[in-house]
Amino acid sequence: MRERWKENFSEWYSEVIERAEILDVRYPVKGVYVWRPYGFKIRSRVVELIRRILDATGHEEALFPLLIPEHEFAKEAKHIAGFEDEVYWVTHGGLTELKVKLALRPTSETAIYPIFALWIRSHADMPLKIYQVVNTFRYETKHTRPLIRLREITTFKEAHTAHASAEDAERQVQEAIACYKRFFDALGVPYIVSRRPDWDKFPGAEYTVAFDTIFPDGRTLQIATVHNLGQNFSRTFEITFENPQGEQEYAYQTCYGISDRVIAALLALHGDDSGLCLMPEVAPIQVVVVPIWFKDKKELVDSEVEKLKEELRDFRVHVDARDIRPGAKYYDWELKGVPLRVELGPRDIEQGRVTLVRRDTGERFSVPRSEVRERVRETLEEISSWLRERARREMEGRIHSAQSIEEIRSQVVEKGGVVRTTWCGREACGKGIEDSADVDILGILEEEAQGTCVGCGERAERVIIMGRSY
Ligand code: 5CA
Ligand code: ZN
Repeated sequence: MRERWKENFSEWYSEVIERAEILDVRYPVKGVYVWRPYGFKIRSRVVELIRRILDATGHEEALFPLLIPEHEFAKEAKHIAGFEDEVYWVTHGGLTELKVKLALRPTSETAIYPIFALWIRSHADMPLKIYQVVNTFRYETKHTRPLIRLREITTFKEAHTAHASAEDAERQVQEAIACYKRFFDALGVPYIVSRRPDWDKFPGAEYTVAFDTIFPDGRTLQIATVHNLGQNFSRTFEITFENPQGEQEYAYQTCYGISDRVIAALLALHGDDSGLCLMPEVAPIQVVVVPIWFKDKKELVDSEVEKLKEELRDFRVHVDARDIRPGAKYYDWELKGVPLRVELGPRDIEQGRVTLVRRDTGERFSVPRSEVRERVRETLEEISSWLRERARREMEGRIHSAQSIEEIRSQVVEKGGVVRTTWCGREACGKGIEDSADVDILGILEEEAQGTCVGCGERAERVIIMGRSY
């Protein structure tokens, strides 16, 4: 790697995405990228994990169309107002102008809810919990960046639910938050959960809860959102049900989603100056075996490497038999983030041992060949907790508290990170704080506030976090 992970994060990120063969960024449409096989394997494991978590909590996977007719898309006034600048429209079929323009989904409420209206008849049809993993399109005007700000979001994992009471929808919001915590914990991606201020909620939602993580350069990235939609969409799309009292009522809804950004976070948070450091859970190759050949011992080494590969069949193993120097192989696999390297040469064979090298700490040690399976398993687990723990520590080290506008600015803008501070809760004051500090309010924490508002000096009602986001 030419670039340094922390000191030069933005360049590091571009370099590693390309050189570790995650994406090909040369596709000739802005904000749209190609998944290469190595990156795609990581993506598949991430998708598998969220599927497992959602399936285990009673969600069912479905698949709705990409095209949304204009009259459905435009029904919910706030939703269309929030998205109209970002929608791609299909206006023609061949040379014929379409009578009804079709939107490429920027998200799928308006594709799914007209159908929910057909499916839901009575309270017994609920809760209805559906999810899909699809691509969505957003004509983003801010600076696009691989996996972070896409025009084609390729890995949109969106869930949509309907409930017979406001309480049940509220319970669903909590379940969704718990699912996402499990998901990010498994991936070792640390997060801050906060409620978005009203002016920053999802268009059409009652309120939005967001997960943010902090990148090595101190910028935050919103990696998931959970929305309580109340009855806003059910009124618009006439999703009604007969309640136990025999009356017609509008359904209560929630939706929540995660995008490719989770993969951006995985790659960004677990790297270092040598490249990626993949969590063993998602690594396409968990163990790379490098044979150390000596002139007349090549055949011996090769046959032992074959046996070793068989002994390690529980793991995703790759033998690098390329005819290049071992050092060049080490460099490549470090860049690609393979968690564990196993070296096997004539000396190791003679002594009945193998050499292991951890990607995360660089530690190198030798273990008896007879224990290799167990030791590899243990070491992969240790790597996983080491990476998870380091990412958490790094993130926490970037959260500071601030009691004045000046402090907010210096902590966030100069030192790079996030601040906790207190706010009176009034929108005008909140926006004033954002303007004078030139830092955004990310969200409201679920904590009792004490002291005074950093903007107006009146009694504080909320503890908030502020930062600069991608
Ligand atoms: N329908 C709801 C829940 S799925 C929805 O669309 N929410 S959202 O607009 O907040 O998007 C869900 C998540 O997608 C966001 O939290 C963010 O992490 C991610 N996201 C949004 N826009 C982009 C983009 N242009 N590129 C990559 N990820 C994005
Ligand atoms: Zn105030």
